[in-house]
Amino acid sequence: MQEENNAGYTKKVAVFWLAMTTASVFAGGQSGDVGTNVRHAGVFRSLGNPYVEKEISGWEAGIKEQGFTAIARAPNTPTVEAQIELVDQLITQRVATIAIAANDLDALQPVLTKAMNHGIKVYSLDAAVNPQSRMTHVNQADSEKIGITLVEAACDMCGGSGEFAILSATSQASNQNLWIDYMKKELEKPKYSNLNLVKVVYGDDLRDKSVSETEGLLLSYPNLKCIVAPTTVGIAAAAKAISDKGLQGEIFITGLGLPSEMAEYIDNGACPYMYLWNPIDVGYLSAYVATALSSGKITGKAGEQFSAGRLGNYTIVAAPDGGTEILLGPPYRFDKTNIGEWKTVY
Ligand code: RAM
Repeated sequence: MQEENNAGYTKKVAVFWLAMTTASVFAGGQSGDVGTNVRHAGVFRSLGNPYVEKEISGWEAGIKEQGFTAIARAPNTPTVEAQIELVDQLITQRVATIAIAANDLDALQPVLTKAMNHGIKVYSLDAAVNPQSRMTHVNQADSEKIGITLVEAACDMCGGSGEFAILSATSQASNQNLWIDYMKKELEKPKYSNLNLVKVVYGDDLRDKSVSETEGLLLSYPNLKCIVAPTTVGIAAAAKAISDKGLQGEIFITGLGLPSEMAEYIDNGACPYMYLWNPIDVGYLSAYVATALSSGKITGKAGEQFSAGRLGNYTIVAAPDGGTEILLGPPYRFDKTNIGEWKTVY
């Protein structure tokens, strides 16, 4: 039953996707004929992830409202091999920019270097590539703050002591890995000496795998008090697994979740609170990075400024990895008091 639902969902997304990309390519062909249009491309993490769909919708809206053509691509599952192929295809299509929400930090370096050598402006969003592979990165929020915030939440939900686990996306996901590294660093502080991170598991941003990894945690760690899932797919899967077993109030789920997917679990107590930013805005801001790079207004150096439509002005800053980044804003907390307002927004 679960499988059928997932298959149906994926199919629906694939059809939607085809319609979207057909429209984009069609628009590109038309405008290309008169020689004035610029095509911007985005390679996103995977199909079938509602977070990714929101990110793409914001990115497409931002590109289109500036009068350009958007070409959105994503693999069926979050693998880097498929992303490398997609980037290669886009190089031959001579797009002006490529945005990459990467499924691996380093593996895209050869193909993205090739793109930049062809004059294509390359930047990452959401999940970064290494600094050599990009001109800049659109970061949804300060990575260290996300790590610290998630440890504070875990500690709170464990009542100050006890066992918790992390359910992540893929083991190569650069954004999740960075947040987890910052969480581990934060856990070294004496105030967390009674809080025990027992295991990090990977649901690969697939619903079924995330559910089975959650069930595995429950079996292996009977004293588990909390699961932190820094991925929207993982947190929804973990909250569903806990709710299906009636374990609300015994094991708490927190992390980064989409309000639309998590409202029922915030209401039923499986997830007392969680955090996120607006994925539509991550995409929208990236669309303005694309055009600022392609017009030469910015080159990706710290200190450069540009304007991002309805979001206002942004400044490029130094990133902790040695490259540069643009920070969208602080993460936002969702709980019973505000989830009703947000669940229909994203
Ligand atoms: C998942 C993806 C995405 C991440 C969010 C929080 O949907 O892994 O990259 O930013 O979670």
